[in-house]
Amino acid sequence: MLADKTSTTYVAGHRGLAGSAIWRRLEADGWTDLVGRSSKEVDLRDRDATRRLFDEIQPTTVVVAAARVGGILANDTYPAEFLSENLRIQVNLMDAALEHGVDRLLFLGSSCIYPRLAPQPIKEEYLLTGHLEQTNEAYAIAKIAGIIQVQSVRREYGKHWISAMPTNLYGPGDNFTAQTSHVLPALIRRYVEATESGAPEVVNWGSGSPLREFLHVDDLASAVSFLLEHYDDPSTINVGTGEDHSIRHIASLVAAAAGYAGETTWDTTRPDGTPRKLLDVTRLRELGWEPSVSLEAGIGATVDWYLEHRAQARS
Ligand code: GFB
Repeated sequence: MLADKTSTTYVAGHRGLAGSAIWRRLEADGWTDLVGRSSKEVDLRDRDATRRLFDEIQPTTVVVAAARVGGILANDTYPAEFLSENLRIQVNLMDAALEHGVDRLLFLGSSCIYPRLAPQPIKEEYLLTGHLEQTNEAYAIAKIAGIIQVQSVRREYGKHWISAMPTNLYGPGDNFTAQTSHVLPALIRRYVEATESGAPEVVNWGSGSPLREFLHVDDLASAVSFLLEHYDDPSTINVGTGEDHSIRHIASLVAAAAGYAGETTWDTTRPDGTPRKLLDVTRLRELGWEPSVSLEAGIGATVDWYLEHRAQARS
């Protein structure tokens, strides 16, 4: 049995966008012994603190959703921190998990691990076949190291560890801080504020032409729960919708959801990042999983969430 829902299951990063959704989903799917710690309670960059946590909780299943994440500007501005902190967090977690004999572990990566100019849609086997996108190379290298650690532990110790690569995520609980957020929360905040202030123009970053695939975080969580029950293979597995859209189109959807009627222009001095990174999700679909939140519904619900929670939202 791959997933023992009564096992002590540590969700690392359970307060983040992905981790909090995974926690909600596992709870709803009948997992009875979930454990989480905030970054204030346990600093996972600290090896001894991570070890002490494992000594205390003795998990038998681990979900690695803890990471330092951010949008294109944050990745481009702080590569040293994105590399070092992510390497430390995941190595500390996986070393402690191995020392404690954890048999089932799921490591979350990102679609930016694939080569910048990979053929589209991107199959899992394109990993390490070309150069990475410069703006997020440091983060991607850390995540690739995580995948290799998962594969190495499987090969050397026979553990049922797996890794999953989600496409760009969005949803409730996201980071809405202008300088560090991903594009969807940035656009939601910008268009909501422009609507409220009656601003005649909104200026977005880049050319608007890059294509991105967006997955609602509740769909990611359902995929994680599904994979814990059904997937056991050294290859990473893509998690996405199989559909992408231009950033320009995404901006028009957010503008409509926010009720904005003014102009949108594009600041091309800002980086576009990779031109396209559409995941090939054939493997996951063949296993029997599909997303259920449409982009329009997901954006609408996230705008509503932001309006209701913005006082407490990270912004
Ligand atoms: O979401 P985003 O920061 O991530 O940007 P990436 C996606 C696209 O949206 C880029 C454009 O072409 C941006 O130029 N964009 C337009 C904006 N306006 C904005 C804005 O106000 N804020 C932001 N952030 N973008 C990240 C990686 O890449 O994606 C990470 O850096 C990670 O490593 C993550 O993989 C999922 O898709 O370009």
